Amino acid sequence: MTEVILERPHEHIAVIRLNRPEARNALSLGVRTALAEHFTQLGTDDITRCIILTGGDKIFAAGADLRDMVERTPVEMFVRRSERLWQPIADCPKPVIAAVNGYALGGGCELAMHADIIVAGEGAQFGQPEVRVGIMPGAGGTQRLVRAVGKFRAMKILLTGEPIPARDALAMGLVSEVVADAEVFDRALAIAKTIASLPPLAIMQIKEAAIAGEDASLEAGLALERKAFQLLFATNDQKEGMRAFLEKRRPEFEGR
Ligand code: CO8
Repeated sequence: MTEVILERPHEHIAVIRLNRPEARNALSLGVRTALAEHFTQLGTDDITRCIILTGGDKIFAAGADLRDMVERTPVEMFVRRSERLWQPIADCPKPVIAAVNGYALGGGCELAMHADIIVAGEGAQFGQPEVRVGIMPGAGGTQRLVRAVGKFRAMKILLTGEPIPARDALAMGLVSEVVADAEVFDRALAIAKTIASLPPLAIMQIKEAAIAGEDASLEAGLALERKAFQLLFATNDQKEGMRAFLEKRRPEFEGR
């Protein structure tokens, strides 16, 4: 059975679906390798404009595969260099929407935090329980969570390992929207369709500037934004978007 399924519900939208229900979508090396391959390919193809990442309607992901990790040595953990498998997700130039039902724990929460938008079901729970199995987050949890929700809320999550219900996650800014559990995927798809109808080069520049700017000085971030803004005036989509507005018609964006 394929543990990571690629679907295309719409010409410009790709869905990456984790499919390891028997292990609660635990992120084995095989799953992470497949994720890296899909993100590399979808990030560079000409057709995909938005990616939805989901674990299906029961669970997003229960974290790293503990069965695989339990007897590992530090050297084994080092030489597998699993950061190279996260990088294509972090570097994906296209918008990524995580559609989260059920648990997003440990590496699963870290995976969700690689997304640009998180749509969660009312029953979803987020958390970094690594400390309860004797370790700590290893795929960005101590960094991305602090940036997303601030030190004092992040520390409580990291240091206690307690799961956070979706509504609390929304209140602290860890997710973008909470909807009924049965509506998570459809809502993510609706957002993806909106994004896919917009000019893809502008979308990618927005993502690049917003993410690069997070860790830059305000001055450097503003300069990056300014250059990206100016660059978009070289695109057909800028002419099309503005002309369509002035001519009172719908624009047709082509990504050129
Ligand atoms: N790894 C491997 N197998 C798992 C994992 C996991 N993380 N989670 C669940 N499973 C397996 C169980 O062993 C069980 O297998 P079996 O049927 O053969 O006994 C099966 O999935 C079902 O599990 P449960 O009976 O526990 O299912 P429940 O629905 O009752 O509970 C939970 C679901 C709450 C998700 C529960 O399974 C759980 O707490 N899982 C562990 C969560 C956890 O501790 N996650 C952190 C892992 S450490 C980590 O993520 C470090 C990240 C570092 C870098 C990132 C690398 C990817």
